[in-house]
Amino acid sequence: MMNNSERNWWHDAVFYQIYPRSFFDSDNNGNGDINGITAKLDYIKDLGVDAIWICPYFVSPKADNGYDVTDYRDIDPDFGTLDDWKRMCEEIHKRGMRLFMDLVVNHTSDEHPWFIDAASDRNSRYHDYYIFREAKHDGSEPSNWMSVFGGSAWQYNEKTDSYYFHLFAVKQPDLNWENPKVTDEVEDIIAYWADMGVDGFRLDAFNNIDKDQSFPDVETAEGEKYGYAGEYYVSRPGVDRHIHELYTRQLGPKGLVTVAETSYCSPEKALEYAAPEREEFDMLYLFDLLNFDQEGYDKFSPLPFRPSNLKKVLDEWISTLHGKTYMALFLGNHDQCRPLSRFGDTGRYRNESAKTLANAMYFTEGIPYIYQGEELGLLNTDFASIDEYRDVEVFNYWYDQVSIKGEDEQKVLKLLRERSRDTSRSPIPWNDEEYGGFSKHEPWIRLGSQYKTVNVEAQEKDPDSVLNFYRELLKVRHEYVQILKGDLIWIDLDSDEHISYVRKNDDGILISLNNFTKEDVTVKIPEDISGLKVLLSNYHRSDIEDETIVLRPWECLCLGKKR
Ligand code: TEU
Repeated sequence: MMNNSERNWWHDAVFYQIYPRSFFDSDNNGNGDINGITAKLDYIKDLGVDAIWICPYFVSPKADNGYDVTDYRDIDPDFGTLDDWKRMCEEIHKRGMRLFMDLVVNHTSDEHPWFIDAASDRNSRYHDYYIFREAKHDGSEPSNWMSVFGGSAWQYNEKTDSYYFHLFAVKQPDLNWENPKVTDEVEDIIAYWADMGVDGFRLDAFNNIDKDQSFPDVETAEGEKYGYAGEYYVSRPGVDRHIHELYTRQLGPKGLVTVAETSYCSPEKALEYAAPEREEFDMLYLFDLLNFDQEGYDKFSPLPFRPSNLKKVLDEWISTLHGKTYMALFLGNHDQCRPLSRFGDTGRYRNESAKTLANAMYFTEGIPYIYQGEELGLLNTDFASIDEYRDVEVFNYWYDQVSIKGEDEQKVLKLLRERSRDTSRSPIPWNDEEYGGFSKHEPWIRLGSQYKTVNVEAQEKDPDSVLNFYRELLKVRHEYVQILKGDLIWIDLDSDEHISYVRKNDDGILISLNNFTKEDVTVKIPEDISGLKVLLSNYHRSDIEDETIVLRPWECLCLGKKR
């Protein structure tokens, strides 16, 4: 068994998230694949990351792009073979990096053999692996809960004359974690991949696994048939019990590290989940980073971005977890739109603002997760019609808004272009060839239209590119990582013009200054600047003369000195 200090390698790590279908297509069938990742490992290593999280690549009908699994122990043919995977894992380790896989066990695919059997016969040995319930007396669904992807969270199943529960898509029936055989099956899956060489797991939707299976009806918005039932399936007690059981059986003894997706859990609950002594999760994604610029939990009800709101979220979480554990920090992921389109400047200051977002986020406190393409300053893909989308969440939203509610198509398309998951799932542009060098076959989803100029090859050659800034930023982050465990003192926390702060402890000091406007902004550094070096600057500053600095439009600066 690893000792704690060995196990805590992730405290100093930077992660890179790969959406395999869109990373690189080595066999030119239009889909990214495992061998494509292997072919690009030097690019990832050169970025300066320590570990890679790859989204699901298991056998799947791809109703939710792989988050609907039919075989947890084999690779989907679109992505390659187990031998391809073993080679990739070996090559990742050869480069001194670690590999996390995505464990999707809140649900399976409805094409998983367990579910096919369970849904064919009430007496199936797998029937209790899932959640089936009788219709209400009037024949309607067992409860009025809404699915995360819209519509009812229940689907009628004719062969058993009952409904099954699906928190996400109809083709993603939830596993019944009240059945101990489900925990046993998940433990076996973890053991299988641990023996194959995996170093850790990203635990998909894991704080949803425990539902109040009395399924009480919930309040619904006016005119709505189904309602948000989060109080009955978010962060309930069974989550702690099940993850502690898996920690005790597999994760702890084998030194396997976890990062959990725990949507909408509070900082206080996060501290319980990730406190080392509880032996549950190691890291949690800071989910509140996703909903400070929207109304409640609705990503399609955007609100103006205010930097002060981002700082308040970070301040609440960091002050709760400081000194106890670390959360996973991110600007975007495969479920969100591109951060540059969401928080940055997409015009004149595109290059500068992409760098400023990174400089502002990744020197606060937490473990950075960089989603593929963020390091290139990619924008949302500018889809022109609903036909160019691929995501089940998009299609469900379109059906609900346009077909059912009669909303204006252009209004809905504008929202989809701003906030949908597909906007960040386009293939990575490697060069300016057709399909961006991602493939020689038309990709499963369109590239963003700027790939001719915004691509890896062009940015490799440009010393001022976002890519080269990220490389420099990660070098600085690794060099100053001990200071990033020190105190965090905000400069003008309430300002909506800049995000600036001081990090310091006995090892030294690091200061991050970030102008989030197109105007000059004056910031006063509350520290003695003597000996401070300019570590990063998107305006090529080489030194600072005074504690008072006038930051130019979207200017970022990182200053530091070691004791
Ligand atoms: O997402 C779970 C989750 O919290 C979703 O509500 C997510 O926030 C939503 O997709 C945002 O619109 C995980 C995966 O990250 C996502 O890709 C999957 O679709 C989902 O689980 C089901 O497996």
